[in-house]
Amino acid sequence: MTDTAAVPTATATAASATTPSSADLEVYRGLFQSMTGYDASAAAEDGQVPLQVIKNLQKRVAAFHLSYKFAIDELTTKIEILQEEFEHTHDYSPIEHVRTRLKSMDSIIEKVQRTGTAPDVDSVRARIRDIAGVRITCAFVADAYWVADMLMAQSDLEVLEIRDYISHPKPNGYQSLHLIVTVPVFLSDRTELVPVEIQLRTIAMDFWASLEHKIYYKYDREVPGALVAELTEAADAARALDAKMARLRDQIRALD
Ligand code: 0O2
Repeated sequence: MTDTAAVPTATATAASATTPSSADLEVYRGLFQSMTGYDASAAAEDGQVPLQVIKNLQKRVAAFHLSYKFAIDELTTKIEILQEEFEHTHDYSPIEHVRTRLKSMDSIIEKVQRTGTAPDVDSVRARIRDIAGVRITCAFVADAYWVADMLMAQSDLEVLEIRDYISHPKPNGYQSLHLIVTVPVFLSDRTELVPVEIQLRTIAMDFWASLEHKIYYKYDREVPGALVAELTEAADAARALDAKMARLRDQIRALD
């Protein structure tokens, strides 16, 4: 008897307990087929597919994520080098914290659907460029731009896109400098140019964004108007704090 397993449905693959829409299922099926070569619709009658296909899928998902993880590792090393160099030579680092994240399969699928990306691996790789993310938090606004410039000057990183939400905040008050760069990942038989989204922001901007993110998801993206207004006020306060801290730093530097 052949080992079989159910065709991937959202209950099998998604962390969320909500019932998947038919559009969600289309994306799951498309990616499943693209990753395994197995036509899931052929298994629709009893909903079973060979276990080997599922095992193959697990391997493909892990391999898909791996190059993004390597790209994060490469970029993290670059940032650590800058940090250490600064601490040695200037007794000061413009970088306060670094956080990394790999987009989960569920978030990738949600974005595939939202952006109308074709549900196959090549299209996902080409169109979704924030699967690997690195967030750099700095004390001062000028430091965020300074670190961005240092990274963009590195000859092996290619800058694909710059979105400056610091000089042009989003309507809700969100501020951050976003770069999409490709990082070369040297594998045993090839070099992959892997896109990574780098977000640079101040501590105040990060404080605001993490709270806003929690509220946004708590209210399932439908944040009540009063709370939106308060968040916008808080974003203004964060911006004012950043400006004040920069002025204070300038005054202190003038004393040196
Ligand atoms: P997570 O959990 O941080 O990964 P999109 O990814 O389609 O929503 P787009 O146009 O591709 O957006 O890129 P954009 O606008 O540069 O923003 C991508 C990321 O920036 C988001 O990723 C957030 O991390 C952050 N971001 C953008 N706008 C906001 C905002 O209004 N509030 C907060 N808190 N963060 C924001 P993800 O995948 O949405 O989230």
